[in-house]
Amino acid sequence: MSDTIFGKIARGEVPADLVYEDEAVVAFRDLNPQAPTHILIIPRRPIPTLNDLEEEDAALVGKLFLAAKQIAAQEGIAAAGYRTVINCNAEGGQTVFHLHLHLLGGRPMGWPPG
Ligand code: DGP
Repeated sequence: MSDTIFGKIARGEVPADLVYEDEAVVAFRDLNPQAPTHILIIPRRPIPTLNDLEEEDAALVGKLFLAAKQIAAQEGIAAAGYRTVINCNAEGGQTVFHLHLHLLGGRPMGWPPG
């Protein structure tokens, strides 16, 4: 049910521009970037939305953010700053139903978002 394009990327079945991977997390460049740096950080295990998170997923969510921190440094945007976003369901703007953390940077991000 929750096999999406991101699950296929995590399993190496579909190509992506990977920037980071470990046993729990994979990160790759967004196909439709909204900023000079736009990376998607996903758990290998498919969780459809933020609404589906369970207590047992707490460490996994922490790993998404630790990967974001490491990738931001690697991309050279850590000091200037960046934004992390998780969209949830239709009004949140979610289109791929495999939980993912957007890492956006390389330009002033502005607030509020559109
Ligand atoms: P969201 O709207 O939060 O569900 O974000 C989905 C993002 O995924 C969107 O910014 C475009 C990106 N995307 C969709 N399909 C692909 C794909 O096949 N490869 C990559 N690299 N990114 C994709």
